Amino acid sequence: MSEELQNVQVGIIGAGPAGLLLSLLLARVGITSVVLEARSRDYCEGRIRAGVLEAGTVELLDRLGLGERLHREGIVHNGVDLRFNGESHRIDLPALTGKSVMVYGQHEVVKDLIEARIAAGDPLEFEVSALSIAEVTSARPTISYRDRHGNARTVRCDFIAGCDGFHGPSRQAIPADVLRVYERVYPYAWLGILSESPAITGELIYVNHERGFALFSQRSHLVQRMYLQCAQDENIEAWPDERIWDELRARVAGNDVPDLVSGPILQRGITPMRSFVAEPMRYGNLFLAGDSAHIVPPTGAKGMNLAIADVTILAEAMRAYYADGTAHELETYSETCLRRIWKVERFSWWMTAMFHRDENDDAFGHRLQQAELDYLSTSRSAQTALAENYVGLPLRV
Ligand code: RFL
Ligand code: PHB
Repeated sequence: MSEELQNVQVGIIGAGPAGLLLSLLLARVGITSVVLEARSRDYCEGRIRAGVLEAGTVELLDRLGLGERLHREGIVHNGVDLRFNGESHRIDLPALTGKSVMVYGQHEVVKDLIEARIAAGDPLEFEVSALSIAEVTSARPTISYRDRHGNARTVRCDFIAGCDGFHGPSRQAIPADVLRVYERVYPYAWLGILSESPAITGELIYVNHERGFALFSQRSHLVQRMYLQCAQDENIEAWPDERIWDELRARVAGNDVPDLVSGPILQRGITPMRSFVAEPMRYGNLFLAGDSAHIVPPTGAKGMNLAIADVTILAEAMRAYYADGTAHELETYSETCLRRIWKVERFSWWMTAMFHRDENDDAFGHRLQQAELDYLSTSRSAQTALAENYVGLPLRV
C-alpha cells in the first residue's frame, strides 16, 4: 500500500451530473481538478433517474460540445399535458415562453460527460472508498481516500466541491451549529417503471386522479418511463406487471387519450418524496452543489437541472478567482444559488401539492386543489407562470 499525494486546484467528490459537469467547465478555463466517485462507471452510467432537461441545460451542453448525441437521441417537447377530471389541458411551452424542454435520460447525460472527461485525459477515479475531508477552513484542504486497488491517497487542493448527492459525506463536514436544514417529507412515494412500449401520446402527461397521481414520460420512441403515486412504505412485490398497467390505465382514463399499450417492464423502483435545503452551501473552502445541498420532489423535473445550475455558478466564481483574483463570487456563491434554489423548491412543492392525493388532507383542501387546477386550465397568466418555471428560470434570479 502506497500513500500518494496529488495536488490539484479543485477536488470534486461525486461523478453525478454536478461533479462531472463542474470538472468539464473548470477544464475549459484551465483549472485542474480530480473527480472521486464511490461507485463503478457502469453503475453511474446505468442509474435511471431524471429525464427532462431545461432549455438552459440543453444550451449549456451544446456550448460544451456535448450536444451531438443529445440532439440525435433526445426528444424535444413543446408542451406538457395536465390531466384532471378525465380531461387534458395542454400547456404550450414555446407559445408561453419561446422555449421548450428536451427529454433525454440523466444516465445518457452522465455517459456523455464521463466520455468527455476521459477523452480529455483528466483524472476521474471510480470505486474509491473511505473518503474523508479535512482542513476545509484552511487554505489547502485535503481529501483522503482509498483508490480501487486499496492504496491510500490524499488530494490537496484550494477548494473542495461536494457533489456527492444527498447521502455523501460533504454536507456532514459542515459543523452542526453552522448548518441550517429545512425539510418536508411527503406522505407518499412514486413507483417508477421503465417499459418497452409505445408512447401513449407524444408529450408528458401529469395526471391528478382520485386514485392518485400518475406521470407518463419517455426515454425514446420505444422506451417509456411512467410513475404512479403509491404509499410511502409501499412494497414493490405487491405490484406485479398487470397491476401496474391496470393502475396506469385507470388513472389516465377519460377523454382524448389513446389506449395505453403495455409491454415488458425493464426496470422498477420506489422513490421517496422530499423537499430539503441545507444552508449555507459554502463552509471555508468547501462548496456544496446539487443534491448534497438540496432535494426537490421529482414532480417539477428539477433535481438534475438545479444541480447543473449550481455548478455553472460555481465554475464561473472559480474562474473569476483564478483569472482576476476576485473572491467576491465565491463569497456570494451560497446566496446566489439559494435565491434560485428556493424558487425551484417552491415550484416543485407546488406541482407536487397540486397533483397528489394526500390522505391527510380534508375536503376543503381537496376543493382548493381542484380550484388551483381549474384556474390553471383557464388562465393564460397562470399557465405562463407554470411554463416559465418548467422550461427553467434564468441562472441569476
Ligand atoms: P447524484 O447524481 O446523486 O451524484 C452524486 C454522486 O456522488 C457519489 N458519492 C460519493 N463519491 C465518493 N465518495 C463518497 N463517499 C460518495 N458518496 C456519494 C454517488 O455515488 C453519486 O455518483 O447528485 P448530483 O450530481 O447532485 O445530481 C442530482 C440528480 O441526480 C438528481 O437531482 C435528479 O436525478 C433528480 N431527478 C430529476 N431531476 C431533473 O432535473 N429532472 C427530472 O425529470 C428528474 N426526475 C429525479 C427524477 C430523481 C429521481 N429519483 C430516483 C431520485 C426522477 C426520479 C425518480
Ligand atoms: C422522467 O422522465 O423521468 C420524469 C419526467 C418528468 C418529471 C419527473 C421525471 O417531473
